[in-house]
Amino acid sequence: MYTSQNMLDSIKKVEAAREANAVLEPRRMTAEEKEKLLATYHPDYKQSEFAVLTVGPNKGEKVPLELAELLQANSRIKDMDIDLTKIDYDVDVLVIGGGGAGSSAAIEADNGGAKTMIVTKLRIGDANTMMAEGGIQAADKPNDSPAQHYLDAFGGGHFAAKPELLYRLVTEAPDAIQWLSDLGVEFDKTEDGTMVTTHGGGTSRKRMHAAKDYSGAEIMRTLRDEVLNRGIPVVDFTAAIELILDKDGKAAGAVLMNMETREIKIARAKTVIIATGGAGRLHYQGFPTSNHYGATADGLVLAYRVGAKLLYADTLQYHPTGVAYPEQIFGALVTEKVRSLGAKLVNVNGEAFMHPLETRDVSAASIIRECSDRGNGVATAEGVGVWLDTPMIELKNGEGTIEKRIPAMMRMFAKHNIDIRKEPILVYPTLHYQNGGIDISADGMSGVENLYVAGEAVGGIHGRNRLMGNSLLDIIVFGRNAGKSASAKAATFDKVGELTLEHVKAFDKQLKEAGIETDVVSPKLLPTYNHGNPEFEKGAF
Ligand code: MEZ
Repeated sequence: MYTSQNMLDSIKKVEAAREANAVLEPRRMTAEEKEKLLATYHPDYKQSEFAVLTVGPNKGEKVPLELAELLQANSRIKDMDIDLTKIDYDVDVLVIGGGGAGSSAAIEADNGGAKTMIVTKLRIGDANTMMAEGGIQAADKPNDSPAQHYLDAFGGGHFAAKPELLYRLVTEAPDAIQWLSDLGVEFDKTEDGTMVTTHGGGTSRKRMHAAKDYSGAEIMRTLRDEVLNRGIPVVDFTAAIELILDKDGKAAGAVLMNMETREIKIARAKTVIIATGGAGRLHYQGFPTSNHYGATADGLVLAYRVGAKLLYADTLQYHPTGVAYPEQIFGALVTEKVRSLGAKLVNVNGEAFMHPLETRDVSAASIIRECSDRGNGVATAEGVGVWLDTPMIELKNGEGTIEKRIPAMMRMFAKHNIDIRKEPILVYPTLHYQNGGIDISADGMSGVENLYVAGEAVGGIHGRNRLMGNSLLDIIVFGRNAGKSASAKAATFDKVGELTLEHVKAFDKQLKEAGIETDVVSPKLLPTYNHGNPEFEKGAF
């Protein structure tokens, strides 16, 4: 319920302009306008929020301050005596992470005949996949093609995507949809069985397949069932805190820690797949996040310590429409599908100030500009936002559309007495996605032999900005590929070489040589919402 007078006054203006705004087609920005906008307002361009790494494979490159602190931190096992001869789990393929990418990888590794195990610091399905709402892209309609999909994603990512990765993403997309469908994902369909597809920001064709506005939950439900039905072991509430190598420098397992008891276990594996997801819970630049509780960039830290290079770790995605009001759901995702269905972004004066389906980085920067220099934001007790005029959806598509197409969004706001069919909602960018991550080749292997990566922990698939729906797609395409490649590789040799953690000592030595003295230990595992209270800090992960 909106109670503050400034919001109520502004809503009157939004209502008065609604019919005109609904038919208005705000022009798209030119390339020059976008470049200037991004450079001035996008958080990725705020140089004071980045640090240059002085240690490790990306030495000399900049990353966000919060990530630099974790990449150049102490190992959790620094003062521990780890016995690598006592093996607790012995598998062919060890998958670290129980989200969509990890589950897809495990299913395909299992198909490949590998003895596979998933280890996850929370539970299988506690992942950003579960939080994804709007859909998954695939060019599988007669008016579309993977080539068209490639061009949209390549342009949207500022022509920085690794071509061989993006090629895989778009060419294997139709098969990914078929695979999910065969496993039991209930995609939205018309009465004759045709998949319903919509536009997303920066798409030239309607290729977003969805399960209403809980597409990720529907996909995760299906993948989780498949993993469990196959009897693939899942060790939950257990974090990987360091990778283990063999004497030749190849990945050969992980040191695991029980999140409750802190007991240490050793997993030996012929190949390892990192599928640990994103970093929203690091709250870069103080932004709220749409991410799940465990999104703390662990995979990047683990990989960095064994010498795997990162790619584009300086670029993050701020989803343009995070909840700005009410406070209880601050930062939660308001799916881009709301704009795909016709809602426009409107400022405090009721003006539709931008095209609703610009790419995400441009949309986020445009909202930040509207609320900062232009002074056209709507003030709240927590900050500021602009309106997303949801009643326009039914004006355009008819009554009942909101309940049918975005029921979860309707319910989320209804809990706070806001009826999105009748009232607009207040939004502001929220930290949503890690564009960068670990550099891989097309088969999913990182720079370290036998170490594979899939999902949000990968960098380079999307370049420097990702289009809506290409993340649910990449977890499937690259998850499956990592599972296939890792099981095939594991089948090429009988025995894992002698295990070692010498790289941890070597990294520590590098830190000392670089003059880095820090109390920080990493990976971080869970966010610390301790508000500076040292009592909380004692139990912090
Ligand atoms: O790909 C995404 O991040 C996505 C589909 C988000 C959304 O707006 O729903």
